[in-house]
Amino acid sequence: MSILDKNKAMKAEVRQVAEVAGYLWQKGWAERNGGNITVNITRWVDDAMRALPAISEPLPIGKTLPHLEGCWFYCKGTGKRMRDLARNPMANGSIIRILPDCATYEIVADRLVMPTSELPSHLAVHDYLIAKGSPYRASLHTHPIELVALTHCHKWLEKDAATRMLWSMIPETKAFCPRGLGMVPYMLPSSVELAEATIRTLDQDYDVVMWEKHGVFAVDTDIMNAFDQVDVLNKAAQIYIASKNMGFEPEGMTYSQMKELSDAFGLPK
Ligand code: 2HA
Ligand code: ZN
Repeated sequence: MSILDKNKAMKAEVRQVAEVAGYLWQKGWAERNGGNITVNITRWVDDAMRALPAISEPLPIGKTLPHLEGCWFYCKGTGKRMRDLARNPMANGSIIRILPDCATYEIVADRLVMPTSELPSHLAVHDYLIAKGSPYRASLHTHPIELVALTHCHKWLEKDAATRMLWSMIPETKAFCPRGLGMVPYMLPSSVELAEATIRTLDQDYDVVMWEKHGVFAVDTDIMNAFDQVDVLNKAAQIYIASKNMGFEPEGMTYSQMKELSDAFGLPK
């Protein structure tokens, strides 16, 4: 028995997380316990779930996040593997609810799985999204090989240099990742500085933020859409690399081809 058995909508959302976790592993983006997923599942919480007892003490988030009052999240478990989460999301992830003080949470799940050590930074992003009135409810951190490789070269760290190159590799990239790729310079994983820089960059109107020499952080309405944005960008990076491997610099779509595409799809310039 799982607490999800009586809540089909929540079960479907957790299944979607498991499906994406499987893709991350298959793509080679999720070595060991690499990557994180958190999804705001508050809209699926019904009275039966609200009545469930917590299976943990109140635990500190590490910061006060005033917009998260009453919110529920599914989060990958700390130290857990995406490939295990794909098979068994409730043994490798956790459902938590934020307590009224907005500084503590409790676990309401099948098993006592401690949420990701990145919880404070992921929750800070969700707090920011809610404050902004965003429809985005999912956040994804993963290690896409070719995108990370790009950030080992200074020229791609300039604001929107990688975005312009990636958009020009294949038309779908701008159509399906219209805000491009934000850049955050190297910072210590899990640090407060990295979390704050990520939120600042998301706020410059990016859905996908690159952490130099580490990975991406993406937000979208659900986890499949967040995954798709990263997948589309990484595919473009693979095309760039494939051209370089064939011994030439890829031409990229021309300015007028990009303009025609932007007009046809109603994309920002
Ligand atoms: O939690 O990838 O950067 C695993 C990570 C943190
Ligand atoms: Zn990482």
